[in-house]
Amino acid sequence: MELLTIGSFARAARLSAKALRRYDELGLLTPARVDPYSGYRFYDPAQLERARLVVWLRRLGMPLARIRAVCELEPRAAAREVRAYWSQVEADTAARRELAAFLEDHLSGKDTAMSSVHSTLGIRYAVLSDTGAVRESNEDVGYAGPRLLAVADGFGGGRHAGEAAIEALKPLEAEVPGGQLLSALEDAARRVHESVNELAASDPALAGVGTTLTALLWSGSELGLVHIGDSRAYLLREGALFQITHDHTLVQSMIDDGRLTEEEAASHPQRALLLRAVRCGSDFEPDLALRDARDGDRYLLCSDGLSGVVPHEEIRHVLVAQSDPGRAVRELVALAQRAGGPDNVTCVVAHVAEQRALAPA
Ligand SMILES: [Mn+2]
Repeated sequence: MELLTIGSFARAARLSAKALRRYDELGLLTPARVDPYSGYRFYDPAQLERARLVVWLRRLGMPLARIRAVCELEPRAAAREVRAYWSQVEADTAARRELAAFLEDHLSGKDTAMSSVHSTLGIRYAVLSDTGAVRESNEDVGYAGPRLLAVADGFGGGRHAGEAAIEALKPLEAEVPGGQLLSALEDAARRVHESVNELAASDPALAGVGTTLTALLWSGSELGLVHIGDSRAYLLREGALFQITHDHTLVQSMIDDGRLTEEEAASHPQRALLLRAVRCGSDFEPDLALRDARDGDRYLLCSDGLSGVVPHEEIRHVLVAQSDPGRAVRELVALAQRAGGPDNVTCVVAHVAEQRALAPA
């Protein structure tokens, strides 16, 4: 195959020669040959496809280092990587959209007015925790109250870690002033970490104790979310079910990196391996987020004993169909049991509604 000069390759790729020189410097597209005397660059026509891929990925806003990695992958793996990159962009954008809306209200003085408008929003809730069909004891702990919902999936010490985590959160049931939701949650999360540290220090047999923690806290029309580990929070809004937490597991990070598909993850031998959790001494980095609550929203918090064995669509169906949170948690736990009940399973369901609608008839 005859090599092209940089000028004719640039024309064929609809790029400038300057852009090609820059891609060479960045290691994105190395010329097939560089003349040792003149320094002229020559390209193989077969490199056109890669040149186009680089242009498209740049247009997508992908960082250069990531483009370099995608170009080295075979097409199917590259496609997975593009999908992983784009879902990350969308998640980042959604989080920034929430923050922008919050700041807009806050700066225009609307947040006080808003919370009075929405002060009639309340939740109906239910919690159910079950040992499952295989485990001998239940290390999950669930909690649901008028302002706080939480799930903790403990390990390495019976129920102690989960119970310590929930106890450390409970003071949040007292009024939290609007605008301080996230700082209150963050402080409470630090207390959770401290109590797990104390627990681990109290007995050598508890050295490996720890727990996941996923909790929602209400204040007016806002809600704060704190999350670490692989328990999950879902939002059902207008019939669609969204997972609003990100699993801190090895397999999820491999999915994000495009190294594993969701289907492969379901049977991966290390699918339970947590990259982040509340545990003794380790770095403690929970995810924190602020969200708006709407009349009609339904929330589900659950341990992996549900999400690991019951398909997304079945979970969605129960949340849509059951107008009573108590029946919804019973039905979800029954689905996990029917799927073999390999793990402890805990579900918390909350329906957001106008308070008037909540008043007993
Ligand atoms: Mn579990």
